[in-house]
Amino acid sequence: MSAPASSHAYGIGVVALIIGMGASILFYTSFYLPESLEKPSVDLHILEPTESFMISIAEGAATEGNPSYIPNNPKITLTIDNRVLWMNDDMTPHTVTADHRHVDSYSGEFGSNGVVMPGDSYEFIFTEPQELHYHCDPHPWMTGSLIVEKSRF
Ligand SMILES: [Cu+2]
Repeated sequence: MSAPASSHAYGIGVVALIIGMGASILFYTSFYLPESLEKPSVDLHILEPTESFMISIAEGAATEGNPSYIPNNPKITLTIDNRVLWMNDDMTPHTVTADHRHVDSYSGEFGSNGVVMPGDSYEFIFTEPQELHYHCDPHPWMTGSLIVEKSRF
């Protein structure tokens, strides 16, 4: 090999190495790092539970004194039914709003983003044991709670 050709090859090698390192650093900082900092690793059985737990926003719930969230104060079990769905079975829009700001470390802040229209639903995946108290913003007498427990198995 002549000297110029070998230094040329060497140059390409160095450039390729720099590009490679740059790409790895870029991937690490923009994809891997933010995701690993943002979300704790959660068991797949918790992220994809066997069932959804349905809570009905009852017909007539807007009227004070009527049942609002049915069932109320249920026990939810991680890996079994920790995907919870609030179904608005009423003719009036309602919200599902935490009494105090409530954050699940994987799913983030709890609460419907604005109102849930009649026939629509709000879904939340609970990933850790917790107790939650919530209400409806336009109808503050509508209150509910639930308890999320670890699976016994
Ligand atoms: Cu309401």
